[in-house]
This record gives sequence, C-alpha cells and structure tokens, in this order.
Amino acid sequence: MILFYAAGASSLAPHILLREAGLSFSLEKVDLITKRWSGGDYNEITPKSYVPALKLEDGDVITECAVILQVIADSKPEQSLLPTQSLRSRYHALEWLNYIATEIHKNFITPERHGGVAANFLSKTASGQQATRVLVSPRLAYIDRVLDGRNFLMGDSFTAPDAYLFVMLTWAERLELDLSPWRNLLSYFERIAMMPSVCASRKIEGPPHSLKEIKESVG
Ligand SMILES: N[C@@H](CCC(=O)N[C@@H](CS)C(=O)NCC(=O)O)C(=O)O
Repeated sequence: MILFYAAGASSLAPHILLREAGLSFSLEKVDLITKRWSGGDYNEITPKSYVPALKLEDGDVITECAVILQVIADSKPEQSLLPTQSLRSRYHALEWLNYIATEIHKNFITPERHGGVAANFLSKTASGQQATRVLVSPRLAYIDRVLDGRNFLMGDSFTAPDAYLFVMLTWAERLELDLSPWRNLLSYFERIAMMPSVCASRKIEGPPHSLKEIKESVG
C-alpha cells in the first residue's frame, strides 16, 4: 500500500492506523501547493487533488479519510481497529467516522485560498481562525461530554475514529484553541499523543505548514 500524505494533514490519521495495524506500506509526500509528488502530477493519482489517498496493491486508489481508515482496519481485522463483534457496534464506530469527517474535519477546512490554490487547509487569518473556532468548539464540547468515563471513543480500546479525532485535535492546538476547559478531551489527546505509533508517524512526517505568516501580518 502507498499512502499519499502531507505533513500533519488528515492523512496523518491513516498513517497512524497503518502503524497500529502493523501493515506494510510506503509513504509518498504530496506538495499541496504544486500538487506534485516524487512520481509527478498528483492529480493523476486522484483528480480530487487532496490528501489522503491510499493506493492498494492492485493499483486501485481509495480516497476519503473516513473510508481509507475502514480499508486499513478491515485489512487487519484481528487488530480490532473497527468493531467486528457486532454490526451494531460497527455502526456506532461508523457514526463517529462520519461525525468527525462532516462535523469536525470539514469545519476546520478554510474557504480561504492563498495564491489561488488551497495550499494550506487551515486558516491563516485571524478572522478565519476565529470563524473555525466558533464552528468547531461546540462539537468538541459534545465529544468531551461523551468521553466522560471513557478512555477512547468506542470505550476501552483505540480504534480508527480515535486516529481521526486525534489529528483534528492537533489542528485545534495549531489554531490555539484552548482544550483545557474540556478535561476529558485534553487527557484523551495527551494519552493518544504518547502512543508509539502516533509519535513515530508525527516524527516521520515532520512539522506541518506554518500558520504564522498571515496571522502576524494581519495582527
Ligand atoms: N473529503 C476529503 C477532504 C480531504 C482534505 O480536506 N484534505 C486536505 C488536507 S487535510 C487537502 O489535501 N487540501 C488540499 C486542497 O484542497 O487543495 C477527506 O475526507 O479525505
């Protein structure tokens, strides 16, 4: 499998899950400004022009983060990265994946375009960042309540939605969204940040793009 990624983007979630699953994979970095990767034009991999994309052994390319996470989890069912014991618990895990994709991930993505391209997916302006905080905060507050008495979204063990939510929380941190009022969410974030698969993935990807330059000049 080949995972196409950009540092710290939503693609970090499948990256973490691939490591948790213990699957063999390689990484290809995509430049989101030029839409190029080491093999050429990224739009030839996916005309959707965004990461993540997962190229399977037979050459088929799967996109959409929430679906890629399911492909990875189902490739190693014995790791229980999505529930296999009952359809009902699987539906609840899918409920989380869909919630994170539509209510959190999408609300983080800025409509701003820098230089005509969506080079950077998080807002770089003070007003854009504030707008993101307003949209995302009530959703995070909801998750904080759910996490009361739970270590992970599905209970006691780490599953695919946790990888996805963790990345969203790194974005909250980058936007200086203070998580400290949400005690459950904060300890959840800190717990996952220490997992070896998470540390390794973040180290390999390196620092995400800076949000500083426009923020400082806009003041
Ligand atoms: N619907 C897609 C959205 C993916 C997405 O937002 N990718 C961002 C990075 S997190 C991206 O590559 N943006 C570049 C662009 O839109 O040009 C998914 O769920 O995977």
